[in-house]
Amino acid sequence: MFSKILIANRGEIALRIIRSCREMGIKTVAVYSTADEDSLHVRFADEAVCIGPPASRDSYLNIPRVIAAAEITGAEAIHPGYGFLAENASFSEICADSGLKFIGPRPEMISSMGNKSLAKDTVKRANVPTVPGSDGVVETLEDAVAVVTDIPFPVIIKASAGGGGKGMRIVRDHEGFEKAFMMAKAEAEKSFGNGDLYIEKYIENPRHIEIQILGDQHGNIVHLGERDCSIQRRHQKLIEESPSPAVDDALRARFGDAAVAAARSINYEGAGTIEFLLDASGHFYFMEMNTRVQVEHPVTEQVTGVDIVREQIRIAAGESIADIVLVPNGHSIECRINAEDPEKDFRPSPGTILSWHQPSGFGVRVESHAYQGYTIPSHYDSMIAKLIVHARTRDEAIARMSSALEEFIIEGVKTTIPFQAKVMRSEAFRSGVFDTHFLETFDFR
Ligand code: MV4
Repeated sequence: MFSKILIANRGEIALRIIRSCREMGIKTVAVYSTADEDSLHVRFADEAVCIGPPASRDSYLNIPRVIAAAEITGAEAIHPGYGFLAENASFSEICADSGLKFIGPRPEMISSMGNKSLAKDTVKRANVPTVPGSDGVVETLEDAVAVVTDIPFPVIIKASAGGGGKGMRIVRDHEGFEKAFMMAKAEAEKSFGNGDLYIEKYIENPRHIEIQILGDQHGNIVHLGERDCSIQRRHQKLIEESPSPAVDDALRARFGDAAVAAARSINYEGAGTIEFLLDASGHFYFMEMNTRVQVEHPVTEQVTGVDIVREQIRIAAGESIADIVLVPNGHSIECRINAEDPEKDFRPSPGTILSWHQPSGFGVRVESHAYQGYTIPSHYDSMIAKLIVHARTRDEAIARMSSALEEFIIEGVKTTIPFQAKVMRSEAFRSGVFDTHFLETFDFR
């Protein structure tokens, strides 16, 4: 096992990783930008190294500075968390070349899933269900037009280098297709430096279901069930839960088999998530794979009893996951508490937290780096806490979340709490019957 790990991240996930390290008797090194001098990850790590000014590209994204911090402190491994360098294949490679263990998959696994068209081809060959569409990348407008004579409208044009909703275009008829294709290509070229596009049938009103998996260096791959992440706004998840109210044991087994097959197709190592679309008739399709720990991992931890960050570290150290015991239990919901104003189109609301009281009690978990007096830097994302509840049933979990949201006091900045409290009270959410368009029509004012 490692004796010292550097955490190449900030905020709540840096704290989350520090906690698992401490429990495992591993020393920790924090890195931080000058905007994060007063952040808790700096205080709670055994050592902390300032790696630059506030802009991410000069600090948390600056590979030579992160590597230098690991070298001068004698860290043996680097945990990248999520975001920043977590899905950067060249960072994973540079770590290896510098004799540092990257706590995550090998560079080629990151690359093969980072290219969304290649990822789809790869899992399709492993018999994972994919959405009907073009056979890989569509090079020319003529080829694109040929594709849409074979599959009925509506279609969705996606960028190979995109993901998470970036660079997508839905086209409902022939009239708008050519222009949409050319615009999507130009946009992908401009945003990602890669204009490759692929085309799929557009699935109307899907649910977003994702499966957590773990793979070790010995070829063991297990899945930890699903998360339902259908409550999103502009591709930003706001509420996640496990299990999904739309998934029964038979469907879960099929999802699990598909996710494990997808991971096995690249001999996956580490924690990963396979995202699927679930349509109204119960068919599901591979969407993309995330090769990192995700923000919403705690709901899976609550219902399975598996510490996912601990498993990431054990896997990186070469240990086996064959001994993992899954005891699925109850229902868990997470609300991402963002410093945003729901009344003003969720615009960021940075500033100083004047008062802070966080909920607690039976089945209540808070993951946060914030505290009374903390100033939220404007340079990074606006998430200031994750509120997670666990209860025996979905109804009890909703009641517990409603109560906990009421108990959360944050003054000085606007937050998403009143919005999430209204979702918890709504019949639409409580019924469990909703899809990824839920928030487009949800009236929360
Ligand atoms: C789709 C789709 C419908 N049909 N693909 C959004 C993020 C990116 N991972 C892919 N996304 C979608 N792909 C087909 N063939 C609908 C979406 C989508 C979506 C998916 C999950 C959660 C929220 C979403 C919101 C809008 C669109």
